[in-house]
Amino acid sequence: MKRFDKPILVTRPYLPPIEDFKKGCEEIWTNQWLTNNGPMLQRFEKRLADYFQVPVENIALFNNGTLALELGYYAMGLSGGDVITTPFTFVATSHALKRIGATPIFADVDPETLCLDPAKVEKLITPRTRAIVPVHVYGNICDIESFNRLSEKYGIPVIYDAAHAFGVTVESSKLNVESIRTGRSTFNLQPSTTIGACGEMSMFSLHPTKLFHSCEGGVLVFKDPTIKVKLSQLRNFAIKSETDCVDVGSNAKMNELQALMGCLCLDKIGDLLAWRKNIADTYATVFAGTEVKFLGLSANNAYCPVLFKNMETREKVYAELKERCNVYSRRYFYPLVTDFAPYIYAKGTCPIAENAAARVLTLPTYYGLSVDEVKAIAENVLEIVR
Ligand code: T4K
Repeated sequence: MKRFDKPILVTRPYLPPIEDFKKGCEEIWTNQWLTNNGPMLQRFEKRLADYFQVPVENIALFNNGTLALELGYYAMGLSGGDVITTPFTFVATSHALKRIGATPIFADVDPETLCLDPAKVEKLITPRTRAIVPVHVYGNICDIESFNRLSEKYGIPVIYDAAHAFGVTVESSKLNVESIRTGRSTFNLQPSTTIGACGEMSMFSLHPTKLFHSCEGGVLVFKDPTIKVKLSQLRNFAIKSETDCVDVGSNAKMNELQALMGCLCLDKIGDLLAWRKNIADTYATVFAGTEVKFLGLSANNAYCPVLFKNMETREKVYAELKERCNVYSRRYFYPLVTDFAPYIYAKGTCPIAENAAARVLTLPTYYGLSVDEVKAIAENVLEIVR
């Protein structure tokens, strides 16, 4: 069993060369402009729009993903309605709904992708349903075609929590462009379009635990460009002019230092994705043919989740990796959102999600983690299991 000298955390943020950051800071110092729609923010927004292959009118940046979701939900008019979503996610997906006065209704997930199952969603749609919020869990792509169909059939928007899906393109996710192009919620898709072009709105988290980050941050990509004005106001207290405040807005503005970090990380995105692919391939090779199921399904390898045969084994691996190997894996996503006080649901409501939450463990992956380290982590896992 290999014990690492330094702790191996589940993830570490990529940090650009400090000289590049200092150079960007000099520009910020010269501008003497730190936040409130500054030039660096505008540059980052434009560069992201190009990356997402959407006009800059269809994208908005926020100081974190949770507030991006909250204001996005609010701008889409979900307050006071029911919204069908998944319990197999980070709490922010549901917290943001609750905070704007919407009621999350939980449907079960697909056993392969662990993303919300459209067939289960359809059974829960009522006249009170205002939207569907699926999550591209670990960067695995939801069944976009079926969600498009539900959106058309019931006249409700699909808003994706794409917090984990930065860097996933239609091509890389092997979606069939033609078959999803028809949906009311879909932009004009090209194979190289990022996944943000699917749905009425998508939110990408730019937190440092994500493969691409801006220290903290969140970005919304949305189909209706008229929402941009509303979102730009909402993130700045809903102030319209010096003498007019039009709604109950928030302070959710990304500042210039965040935007600088985002620009520098975006320069590196190709390498960040390639590095993670190498890590995921290594785990997949070591776990192939063993009782540890590597869920290496995603197109951006944002996470490296594995499934064990039961909860007891998962807990043993989690604890022994920490104690014996100095490796800090995480149980994303255990407990389920429906196990937390604000959301308690009867056990058995979402059996597939419950089963996955009991057996899943996400293993370390980040830019800089070496193939030898990954092999050693995976071999440690196998030794503990046996
Ligand atoms: N929707 C979904 C589906 C999400 O997963 C998330 C966030 C959101 C919405 C909301 O987006 P944001 O508002 O966060 O933009 C982490 C993150 O805080 C959270 O962003 C993320 N999902 C969630 C899945 O994971 P924790 O409580 O596990 O983070 P923490 O502090 O324990 O860090 C994880 C590991 O990363 C640790 O081993 C330490 C390491 N780390 C962390 C930070 C912040 C570093 O090495 N350096 C760092 O700067 O929630």
